[in-house]
Amino acid sequence: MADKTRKSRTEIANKDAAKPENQDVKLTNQGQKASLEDHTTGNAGETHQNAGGTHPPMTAQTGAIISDDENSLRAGRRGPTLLEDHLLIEKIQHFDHERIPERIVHARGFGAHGYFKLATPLKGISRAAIFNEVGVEVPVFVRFSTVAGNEGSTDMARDVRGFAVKFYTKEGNWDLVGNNIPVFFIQDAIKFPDLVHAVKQEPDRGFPQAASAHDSFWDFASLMPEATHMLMWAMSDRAIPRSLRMIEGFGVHTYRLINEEGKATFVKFHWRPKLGMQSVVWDEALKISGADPDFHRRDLWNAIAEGNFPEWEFCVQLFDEDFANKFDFDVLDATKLIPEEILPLKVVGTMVLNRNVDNFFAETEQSAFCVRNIVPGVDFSNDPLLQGRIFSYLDTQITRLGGPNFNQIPVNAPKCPVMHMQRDGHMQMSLQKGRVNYSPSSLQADSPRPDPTKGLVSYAEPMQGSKMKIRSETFADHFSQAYQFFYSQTETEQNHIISAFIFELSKVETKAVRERMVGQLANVDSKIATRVAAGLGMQGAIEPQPTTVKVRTDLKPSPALSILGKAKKTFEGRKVGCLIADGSDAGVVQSLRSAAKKANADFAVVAPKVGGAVGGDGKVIEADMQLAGAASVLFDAVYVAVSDQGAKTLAKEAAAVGWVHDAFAHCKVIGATAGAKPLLDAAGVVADAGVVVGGDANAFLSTAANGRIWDREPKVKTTY
Ligand code: HDE
Repeated sequence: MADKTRKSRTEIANKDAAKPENQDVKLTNQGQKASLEDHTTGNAGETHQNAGGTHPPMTAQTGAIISDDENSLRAGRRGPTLLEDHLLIEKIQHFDHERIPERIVHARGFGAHGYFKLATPLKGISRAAIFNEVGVEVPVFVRFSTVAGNEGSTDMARDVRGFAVKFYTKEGNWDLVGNNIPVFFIQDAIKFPDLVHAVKQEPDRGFPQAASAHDSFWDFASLMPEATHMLMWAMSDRAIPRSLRMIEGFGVHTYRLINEEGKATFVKFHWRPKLGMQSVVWDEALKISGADPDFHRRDLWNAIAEGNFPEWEFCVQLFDEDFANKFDFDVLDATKLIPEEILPLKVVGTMVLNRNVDNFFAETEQSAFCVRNIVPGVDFSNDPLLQGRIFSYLDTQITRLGGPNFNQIPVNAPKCPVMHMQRDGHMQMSLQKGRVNYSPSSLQADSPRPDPTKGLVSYAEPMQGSKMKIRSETFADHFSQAYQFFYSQTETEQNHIISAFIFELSKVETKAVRERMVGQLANVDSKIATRVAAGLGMQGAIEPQPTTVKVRTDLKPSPALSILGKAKKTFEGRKVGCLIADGSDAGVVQSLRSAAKKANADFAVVAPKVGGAVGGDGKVIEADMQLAGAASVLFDAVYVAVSDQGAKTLAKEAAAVGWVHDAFAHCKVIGATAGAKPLLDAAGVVADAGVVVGGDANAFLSTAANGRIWDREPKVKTTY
């Protein structure tokens, strides 16, 4: 080994000798020969060197070619490392500074590139090019996120999902920084730091991570009646989506669109996923967090890598002041929504995500969304939450990205000309030429000037009133839409909301907080409060919290608020897990694989050993995943493709029994060969419409396309 390595080093030296610019390398190699020889049995193997000449040379930051990246420069063979080893120092110093502060909220996120294409122009409503140029592909960068967890937390926490879109329009970047829930916890930006402090890990102990199920969150929430509507959403299945490709998105606030004449129209923005919405159940979410904390990012990455590009319709709700004034609530209050049944969505275009990032840090981590980034034709409203956001995002990027030039980072850089008099600052990348760095000026003919016709103009809204710290009385009803949301859900979804409240409040150690929250729910509906109280084992009468505005129970249910009510009957974009063992029928596996492909779904073979199993025909059936690392929570429907003998063997294997049991308990469609019976029995599977034994692959998949078997849930669940 020693000789071989020595030879390869000599070869490198000879090869490099041919190139005069590499003279130093040759000398360095020769100069270090003695010490290198001592290490040839160690880590300096020839594969690390550029022996074949196929790899470009490794260099220092400043371009000098590096000869040895395995050993630091030492005084003597076993002596101390020299401060002179500037290459060692450069490498370690850069490493020491690799991290930047993570986002205070939405720290865990995942981004992808794509485009938006307008189909229906908003002529006369907005003068923005993006709303007028039909068919043009406007590049976008989208970052999805959870809110509370830190960067390394699980994807599957019960949480709101961020849905931030950066449109690189020809008139500048427009950032629509939204969520997958159309309302928010608070009405005024001044409460945001409190909300975030309360939901993140508690400051003394530093836990819990990525979870609202703890005392400080519910203490705050129970004292903030304005949060009640959002709490209903956060406890619903919207907060545990199956895939980022299957979430809706909302701008949340009321914004304005401005036309050529300066006329304003109020607007609410919506994203609707082409694959339909789908969520997981809570027990499943808990287990996914263990089985694959990267569940959502892996799913999005794989889908895009395989060419299954996720798509969303971009929709608007447009209305004017007169329409807004008809509601009891205020359209400037971010804890309220306008039901689609009252104001239908107008689809304006489609967004497609078709490219994964090349580098997570450079793009996703350094992406800087700013609510203030609007284009002419789009404007803010006076929503007091939105007003605070206009400031916060720019401010936060300056700390996070280290200075005021973060818009020059490629992922943030506009794809249109940028010309202004802002100069210098940390990490200035642009070579700003000329003498003129001020305005007005007369020395340079091409210096930029404002353009009152094409430029951003705020809507000329008449203003009056006294300066005061006050919340308008139009923001006072905190319960009516919470009631409306709950009763717009299917019974299954209502049960899930109740269960989620019980789960979360059961983690709250302070009894008074639990009781206060139930008292707040009593303001929405005594039946909801009673069910939660029962689930908590609370004794005695429920005390409603004091309130000034009583709930309205006459608001019509809005079916659009339900996930299950408008679920798409499709298996597209979902995933089948197929369990095999020795003796399985390769034909069954193959026909399932083909049927899944035809349905545009994913398919994975799961076996006790990753190398696969020996099929009934004596040939190996290859596996994609090993049973211990492929819990059935990772799939939307499962198929147990085992022989009678295989089923008897797996019935003694807890992982296999758990695999089938969980699929059943999570109301999934289970397909099985006739021989699978011993395993199904061991897992407690009881025949129902979702247990398809012996049927062909297509029958199994068309049953699975109808969604989960919710009728089964009361039989397997007891907590509500
Ligand atoms: Fe954010 N929010 N937020 N937020 N938010 C941030 O900006 C803030 C709010 C949302 O993928 C921060 O760049 C304030 C509502 C998303 O990079 C910060 C208020 C909605 C993202 C910030 C709100 C959001 C953020 C942290 C109350 C839904 C992730 C890092 C006034 C409409 C963007 C950053 C990304 C991120 C402030 C409320 C969505 C601190 C002050 C309401 C999707 O600036």
